[in-house]
Amino acid sequence: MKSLLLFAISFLCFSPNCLTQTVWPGDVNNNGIVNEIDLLYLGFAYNERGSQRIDGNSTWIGQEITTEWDGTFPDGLNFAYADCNGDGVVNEADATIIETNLTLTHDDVPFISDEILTATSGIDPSFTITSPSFEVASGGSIELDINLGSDAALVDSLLGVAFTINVDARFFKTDRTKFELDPVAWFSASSDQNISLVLDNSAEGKLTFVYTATDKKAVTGGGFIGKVSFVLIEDIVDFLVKEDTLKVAIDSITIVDNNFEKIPVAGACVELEVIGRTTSTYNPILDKIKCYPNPTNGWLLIKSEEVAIEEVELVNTLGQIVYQKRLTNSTFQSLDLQHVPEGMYWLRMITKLGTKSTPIQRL
Ligand SMILES: [Ca+2]
Ligand SMILES: [Ca+2]
Repeated sequence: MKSLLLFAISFLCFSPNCLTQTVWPGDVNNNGIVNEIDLLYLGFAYNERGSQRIDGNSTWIGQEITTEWDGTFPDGLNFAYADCNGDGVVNEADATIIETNLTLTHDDVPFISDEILTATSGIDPSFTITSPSFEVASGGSIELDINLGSDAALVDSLLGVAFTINVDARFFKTDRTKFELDPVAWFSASSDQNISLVLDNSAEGKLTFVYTATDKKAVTGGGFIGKVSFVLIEDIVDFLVKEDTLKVAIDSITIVDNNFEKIPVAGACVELEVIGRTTSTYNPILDKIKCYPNPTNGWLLIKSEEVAIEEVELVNTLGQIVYQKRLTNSTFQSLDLQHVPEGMYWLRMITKLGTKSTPIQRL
């Protein structure tokens, strides 16, 4: 009897009905996280109407659906999940809540990451990154054209698109990375009924763009869609070691058509050339310099037995020097970094043989 009762309780708690009756405002596809994919879902359910939620609001708590709506997404999820603020209609106010609650998570449902469709390069349409030149100088800026599809490989019936531009955050000024959708991008030029968002996580080298039409009209096309721009940190030549590359890549691509079917589109990757890069003069003795502990709670020890370190500089991810010291006892030195805020830095050690830069994490 006891086991029967337990079975009944577990059945009630884990049945789809029990798990799918709570809206977390912004998590439109109810997978446990608010991200760009939720805006694609919202676009598909745009202007749909149904029952209001009792006491519905945008606060990040689970809110019960009292009456399901008539319509569902192709995967069976009820349209009521797209009504982030609970007022009985899916519109721009709900998109604003996605933006406000971005990256928030809940565990009302077992977390399911959004599935990325694999595309075949050379067969499926693809992103391309183009520029008259891929050369950039220390502290300089570069603007790259982003193209989605081409005349030879059109993207068929695009309703919404999400993608992420990735760079190595160590080499770029993280507050200066930008993506702008072109006003005449092929999928948005014919109608002003659309919503787009840029999710800026450039501190980790990621910039995510998401766009959806809100009139359910998909567009077929290919070509230029917008520009991404970056600014390199100052003195980048000093930081680069031989194996470092300055790649700009587009991945995490989800494109949906007006039936909410995913369209396969391949990513892109280019490499920037840094003007004046001189890795050939790098001296292997510099590799023998040790810094520890790393990550550090505030005290950092530097040991260099074969070459004297004359000066050290600590540089933040914006390229600003936050600590500088000339050294006397240069073979073994302790640095007091207790006043330095938590985060990632470069420690630049200047010697007669050249400069060694190493990433340091302050906890
Ligand atoms: Ca979600
Ligand atoms: Ca609403």
